This record gives sequence, structure tokens and C-alpha cells, in this order.
Amino acid sequence: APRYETILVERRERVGLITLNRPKSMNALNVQMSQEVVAALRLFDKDDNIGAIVIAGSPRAFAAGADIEEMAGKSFVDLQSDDIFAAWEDLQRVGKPIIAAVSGYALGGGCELAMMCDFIIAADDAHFGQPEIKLGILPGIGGSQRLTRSVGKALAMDLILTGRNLTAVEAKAAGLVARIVPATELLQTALEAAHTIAGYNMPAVRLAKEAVNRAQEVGLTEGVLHERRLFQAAFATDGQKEGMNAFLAKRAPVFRHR
Ligand code: CO8
Repeated sequence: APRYETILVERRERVGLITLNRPKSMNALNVQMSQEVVAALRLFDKDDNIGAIVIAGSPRAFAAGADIEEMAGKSFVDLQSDDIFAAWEDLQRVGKPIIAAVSGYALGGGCELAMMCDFIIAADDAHFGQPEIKLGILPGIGGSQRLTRSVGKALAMDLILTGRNLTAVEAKAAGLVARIVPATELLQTALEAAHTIAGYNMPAVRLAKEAVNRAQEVGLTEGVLHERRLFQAAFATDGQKEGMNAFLAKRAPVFRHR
């Protein structure tokens, strides 16, 4: 198994768990961490024994942003030629669902990483924000785009221009967060949600994720057409027969893992 320095990687039955682990800097996202997270995700995505993935942080911070120490001395040309945060875009190529389990601070790149996951479960003590403006910069890992799509222009402008944070309750009301749970129950809740997903017909799970993501990219007519084709494709899987036959026979379905 690969050796990681900035993350912890575990398996809990059919769930892959990635824990961001740079406690001295509130899980600040550096280049090494981006490479390790993406490498771990790729291995889980290819592994038939894994059906869903959880990315978690620590109680104090999911991640307090990109590593300011690492970034501070960079020039425009450094960023342009090294494109140090491009690795995060590989999250988009993971076909299995990824849940962000957010407690404490999810700021800047941390909020952006959470938004790149498929949905967010937040602890009641979570804080979300894009405070880059306070550092003289702006969001750079998709925050201006994903936050705007998620919560709308008014609130996205407010957060990105003032740098203020949202509480978990505010983030839930705005549609950024799917669920809020007590901090002590966060990891268990996220693992249970992932475990539920991992028990379903995997090809259908991938198709469902693709269908919802399509809604972020295209207009309604195109999106509905795309969904129709994906729906039809689900009927080419063993799991569709199993799911429906089990329902009709009044028994629990047993889905294969591929
Ligand atoms: N980078 C590096 N170190 C950090 C970061 C960070 N983002 N956040 C916290 N730390 C460090 C602190 O420096 C401190 O280190 P030390 O103990 O050595 O002094 C340690 O973590 C603990 O932090 P605090 O003492 O500040 O703890 P508090 O509880 O007082 O405050 C906060 C916690 C509110 C989270 C505070 O640390 C903070 O405001 N952090 C910075 C948040 C921020 O501005 N994030 C945005 C970063 S920019 C970004 O994400 C841009 C992404 C796009 C880049 C694309 C480039 C191409």
C-alpha cells in the first residue's frame, strides 16, 4: 500500500475513508496533500470492494484553506507554469460518490474541496467561507463558480467579497450542506450514508451521480435527455433485474459489487 504523509487512509467495510491530517496547520491544503488525496481517490475508485468514499478532517478544521505559507512567495509565472492546484480538478474524474464530512473550519480551498465532493454533511460547529479576499486574492479552486451555483449570486458575492463565514445552520439554509448533525455523530453519520450508497447497484450509483452532475453543466432539455439515456443504460445492468425482481418477490436485493 502507498505511504501517505498528509492523509490517513482506511477502509470501513465497503467505504473508503480519507482523513486530512496536517494538524499543525489546520489541514492547510498543500501540493503534497492534493497529490495524495487524488492518488487515494483513484485507488478507491478502481477498487470493486469500495462503493463510496468519505473525506473528513479533524474536529477543529476540515481544512482552513490552501497552505498560505507554501503560496506566499509565488509569482504569477510560478502559478501559471506549475498550476499547483490543478491536481484537485482530478476529483471530477472519480465516478464513485464522495461525501465531505465537515467539522470546524472549511475555509478557502477547504470550502472549495468540500464543494467538489458530491455532498456535504456538516457538524453543528462547522463554519464555511471564502476568506481569500482578506489575503489580497480570490478563490482559485472553483469557489466562485461552485458557491454561486450552490447558494446563488447574492450570498456568493456577499461571502466572497466580505470574507465572512457561514455557520452550519446558515449553510444548510442556503443549500450548501445536505445535513447537519451533532459534532460527535459526524463521522458515524457520514460513514453510514456512504455505507448505504455502497450497498446499491454500483453501475446505477455511478449513473445517478453523473446525472445530477450534468445538471450543473447543461440546460434543462439537454439534461433531461441525458438522464433518459442514463436511465435506459441502467436496464443493461444485472442490478436493475435484481432490484426489481427482489421487490416483486418481497425479499431484500443482493447487488453485486460491479
Ligand atoms: N495555511 C497555512 N497555515 C494555516 C492556515 C492556512 N490556510 N490556516 C491556519 N494555519 C495555521 C496557523 O498559521 C497556525 O499555525 P501556528 O500554530 O504555527 O501559528 C495554526 O494553523 C493554527 O491556526 P490559528 O492559530 O490561526 O488558529 P485559530 O483557531 O486562531 O484560527 C482560523 C483558525 C480562523 C482557521 C485561522 O487559522 C485562519 O483564518 N486561517 C486562514 C484561513 C484562510 O485565509 N484560508 C484561505 C487560504 S487561501 C485559499 O484557500 C486559496 C485557494 C485557492 C488557491 C489557488 C492558487 C492557484
